[in-house]
Amino acid sequence: MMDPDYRPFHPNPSKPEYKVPAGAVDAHCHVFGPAEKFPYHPKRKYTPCDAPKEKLFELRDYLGFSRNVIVQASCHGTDNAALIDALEAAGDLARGVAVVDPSITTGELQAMDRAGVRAVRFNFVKRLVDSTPKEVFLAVAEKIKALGWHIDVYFEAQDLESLIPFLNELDTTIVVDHMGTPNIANGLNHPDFQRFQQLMRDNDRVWAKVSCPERLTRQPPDYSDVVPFARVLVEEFPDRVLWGTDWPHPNMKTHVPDDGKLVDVIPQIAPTAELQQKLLIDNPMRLFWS
Ligand code: 0GY
Repeated sequence: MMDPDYRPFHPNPSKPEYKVPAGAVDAHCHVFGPAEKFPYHPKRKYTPCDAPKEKLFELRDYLGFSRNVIVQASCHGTDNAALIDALEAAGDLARGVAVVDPSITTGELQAMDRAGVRAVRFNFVKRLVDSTPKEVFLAVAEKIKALGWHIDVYFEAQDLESLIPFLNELDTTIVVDHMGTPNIANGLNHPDFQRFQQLMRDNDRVWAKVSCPERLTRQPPDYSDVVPFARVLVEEFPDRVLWGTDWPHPNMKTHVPDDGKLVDVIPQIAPTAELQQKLLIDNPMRLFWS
């Protein structure tokens, strides 16, 4: 049963005013359940509303996107069955980011690779997961190396400083979810966001998803306070940024985001056709489809 305070995704999002270029990739979204076929994990911290693959593909087409990168969320733990099922249904139109534990075999990883998985996710967000020892993550990092996968990390801004030594031990590409979740109220010049920008300057293997204004904003449903944060990253690191809807937006407390309005943020954070081409097509295609 869905948590009583859980807010389901928007039932009828608006048509975006911004027309995304042909071939655009929604590089951060999820599938949940349906629970009767793909039960949620016993150790999950929340029970969402089912958000099955058919709904995701419908939204992709409605918003004008061509492809999806589907990211394993914590409510499914290390059971990637719903993710793999969605990838197999999508064929070449989707790629995946899985969550695995170090007991996974090479054969299982290879099967995931054939289904379209190209990365593993390390989740450090305390409200979502119990903490995982660094050795466990390092063992997973070692296992995926042979496949050429990268590592997706989800953390909260205040934890970045303590994570840097760990991130330095990873020698793959690292993609940071939701631009490291800056506290927008602190402004662009706060040491936490400066630290994140410095991390990207110092390491050209670190990428950022300039996503999730709905989670970061202090003035929902107006996302303009988040725009400057995403825009500085897109302008300084145009070849290392990705964009995604974050559909179905689990655990939103303040409002239910309208996905059409989220798409309309894109031209504000990537103001030229050239930047949009990199953000929505060239970068995700290079990372997930080449
Ligand atoms: C959350 C939940 C999860 C992740 C995301 O934005 C996300 O990638 O929504 C999760 O992994 O369960 O509340 O952020």
